[in-house]
Amino acid sequence: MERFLGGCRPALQECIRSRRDVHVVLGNEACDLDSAVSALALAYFLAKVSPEPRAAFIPVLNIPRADFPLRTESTFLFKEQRLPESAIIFRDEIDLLALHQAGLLSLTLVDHHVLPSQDAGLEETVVEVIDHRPLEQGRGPSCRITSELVGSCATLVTEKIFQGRVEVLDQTTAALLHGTIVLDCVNMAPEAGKVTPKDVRFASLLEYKFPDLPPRGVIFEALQNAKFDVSGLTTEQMLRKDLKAVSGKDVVIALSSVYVTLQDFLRRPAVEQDLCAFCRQRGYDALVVMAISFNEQNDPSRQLAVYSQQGALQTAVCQSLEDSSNPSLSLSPLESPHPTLRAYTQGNATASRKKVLPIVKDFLRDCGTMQPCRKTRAEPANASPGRADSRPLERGAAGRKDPPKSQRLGDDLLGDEDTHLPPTPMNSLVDECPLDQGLPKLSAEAVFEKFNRIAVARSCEDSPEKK
Ligand SMILES: [Mn+2]
Repeated sequence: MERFLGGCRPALQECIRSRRDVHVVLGNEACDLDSAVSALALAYFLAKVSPEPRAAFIPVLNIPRADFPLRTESTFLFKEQRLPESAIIFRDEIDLLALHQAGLLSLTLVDHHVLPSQDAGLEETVVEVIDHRPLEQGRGPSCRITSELVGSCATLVTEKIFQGRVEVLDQTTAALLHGTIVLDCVNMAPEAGKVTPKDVRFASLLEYKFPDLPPRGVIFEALQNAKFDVSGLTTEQMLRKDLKAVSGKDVVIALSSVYVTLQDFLRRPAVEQDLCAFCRQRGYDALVVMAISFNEQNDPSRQLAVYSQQGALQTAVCQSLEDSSNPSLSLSPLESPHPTLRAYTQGNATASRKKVLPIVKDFLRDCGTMQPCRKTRAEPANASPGRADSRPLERGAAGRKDPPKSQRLGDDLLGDEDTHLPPTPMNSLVDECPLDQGLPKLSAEAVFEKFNRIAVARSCEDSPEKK
C-alpha cells in the first residue's frame, strides 16, 4: 500500500501529460474513516488486478487537505500504518472536471452513490458504485453497482478483494480494512445495532489471513480514543471539528463541541484571540463552546461557555440558557479569565448539543424571524447553492412534538448535516438503513451520544428494580 500510494501522484501527473486514462476512486464528502479507507483499498486493489496497465487508479479523499487533521481517527490509523499523508491525494489537489473534459476520467464511488449537486458534471463518468446504504438513485446499465446494507463499506471492499485476487492484499491494507470494519461496527457488538453477519465474516477472514492484526477490542478502543483526541489540534481546528451554526434575523450563533474540559480549553494559549478571529472570520456574533470530558470512571461531564464581543447579546444568550427548563441545563457559573467569555458547569450532563441547539434556536426566533442556517464548513459557503435555504425554516415550522420516525430521522440529519458535514448526498450521511438508529455517525458528538445511549440502556438492563 505504501508503495502504491507513493506512486499515485507521479502516475497522475504522467497520465495528464500523456493523456492516459485516470480512474479515480472517490469517497464521500464527510470523509470518515470508512470513506477514506474504502477509497485507498479499492484503488490499491484495482491497480493490482487491472488488465489495463496504462490507466492509473487514484484514490481521492473527498475533502480539502486542510480538513484532514480534523479526522483524527483517520490520521491516527494512517500514522500507525506508516502511510505518509503527503502521498494522499485530496479533493483540492485534483481537478476532476478538467480530467473529465479532457476525456480521461472514470469514477468509482465508494461509501456513497449520489454525487452532490456541485459535482453533477461528473455524473456520466461514474462506472462503478460500492455503497452500504439503501440506493436512492438508479444508474445506467453500464454502471456496476454493489449495494448492501452492512455495517461498513470496507466490508464490501474486503469482499471484493477476497472474491478477486486476495493474494494482492498486503498487511497494511488488511489492517486499514479491519480497523475500519471494527470501528464502524462498534467492535462488532450486536447491541450497537450496526454489525451484520457479513461484517463479522470478513473481519474474521482478515484476521485469519493476517494473524498479526491487533485484537478487535484493542484497535476499536484505539480508534475510538483517537476520534476524541483533539490534543494535536489548533484551537481553530478544535472549534471546527464539531461545529454547527444557526442564525436569526441579524444574529448568527455557533455551537461547537470540544472534547476537553473547559478549564483546559480556556488555558490554551491565546484562546481569546483565537475565539475572536474564529467568530470574525465566520461571521458569528456569539459562540457557545460545549466542553465534554470523561472522568476515570468514564462518566461524562460537561461545561459550557458563551463567547461574544457583544455584551448585550452575550447576556441574553446566557440568560436563555440559564432559564431553559426544557431541558434544564443546571448551569452554575465558573470563573472566567475573560469578560467576553461566560463559563458554566453544566449540571445536566445528558444535555448534548442536540438538546442545547433548540434552546438557541428558540432564543433566535424570539429575537426575530428564523433565517436559514449558515453553512459552517471550512470551505467557503458556495458549496451548496440554494440548498441550506429552506431547510431550517421547514424544521422550525415542523415543531418538535414527536414527529413520525421518518421525520425524526430527517431531523437528525438536518441537525447534523448543516454542521461540518458538507452537502453530501443524503445516503452517505444519514444512517437510514434499518441497522442504524438514525444518528449521523460522523461527528464525535453523535458517536458520544450513541455510546451514552448504549450505556444508559445497559444500566437500565442491569438495574434490579427494572427486572
Ligand atoms: Mn460508511
